[in-house]
Amino acid sequence: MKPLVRMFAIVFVVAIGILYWIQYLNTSEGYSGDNTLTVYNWGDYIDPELIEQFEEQSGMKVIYQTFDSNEAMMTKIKQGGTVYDVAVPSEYAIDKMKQEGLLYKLDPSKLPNLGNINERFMDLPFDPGNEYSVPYFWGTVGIVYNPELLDGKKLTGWNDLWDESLRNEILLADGAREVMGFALNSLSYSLNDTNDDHLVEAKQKLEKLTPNVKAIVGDEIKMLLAAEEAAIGVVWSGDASEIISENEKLDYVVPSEGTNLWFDNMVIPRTARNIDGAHQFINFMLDAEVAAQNAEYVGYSTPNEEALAIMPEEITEDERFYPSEEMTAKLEVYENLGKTMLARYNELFLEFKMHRK
Ligand code: N2P
Repeated sequence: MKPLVRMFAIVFVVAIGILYWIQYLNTSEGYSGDNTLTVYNWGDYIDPELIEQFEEQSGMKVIYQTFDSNEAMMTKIKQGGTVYDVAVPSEYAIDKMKQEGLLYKLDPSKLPNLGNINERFMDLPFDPGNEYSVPYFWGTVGIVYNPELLDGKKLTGWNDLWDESLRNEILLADGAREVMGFALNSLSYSLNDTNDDHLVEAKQKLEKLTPNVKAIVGDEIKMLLAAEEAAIGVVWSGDASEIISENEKLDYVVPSEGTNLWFDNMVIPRTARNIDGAHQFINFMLDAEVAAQNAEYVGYSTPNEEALAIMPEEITEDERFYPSEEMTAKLEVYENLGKTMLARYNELFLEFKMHRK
């Protein structure tokens, strides 16, 4: 062989070797292949026993990762570093991801258990016809509080939070839309408001809440409130139900000024590799018994009609966590406000957080 040809041959062989090596690394981390399934969900949002059950039943290995906000989840999926086969965004994020071409169209023929979902949670404006997403959990944002720590005081609305007697008593869930949303609602504005004067007014009102805010926290909010480290929390309803099951002294109120009604649905990101496995997993989670077990474990409200039928009535008839359609009709669902507006919400929330330091 001529030296030049030989050099090319060597470079070629080395390059192929490197490609195989990369491929090997990817599969060994479980990011591809038919036998692994990567699921990306909110923290504390599944009964781990169900993951094992699915693995046994399907023969697949589940790689399970969690996020704590829609924004963090979308950034990660967009970056594409990790390939996710199933994710669980909220409604406004689904609308955004759809528009950005980040979602895979579901194949309903592979989801026979979809019939278990109550019609009320199907065909919602963020995903007409459920082409890209199917219901997982739903709920509200509200106030969980411990009347005993507040001398028997009853809280009914957002504006109660600003009361001077509540110094250092409030824990807030760490979400830009949640916190900006309740500040807007407390001012009788929509939690989808895009008027910058209103947004700035909401942020300034939040800054006045600072002396009453003990901390802005993630999933540990449940543990802190159940352990009576603070008297009040602004939380997602399912977290409240979980807290109350740990400490019955606490109560949950859907604030009188109105609040957010949210829906978290399962989707298959466009970049998924195990499409068939993803459908299998989604269909598994839609099974009545699986959904019932999951709902009882995490405390969130299930949209699965057949699951509700086999769950204890003390859970399914609790209107704080299963509000009627008439009650939810008055609440607001987050809209996808577009990139610039979402960035503005995040920016103002961050300014409020910095103000605390
Ligand atoms: C569970 C978080 C639920 C998110 N820890 C509500 N969209």
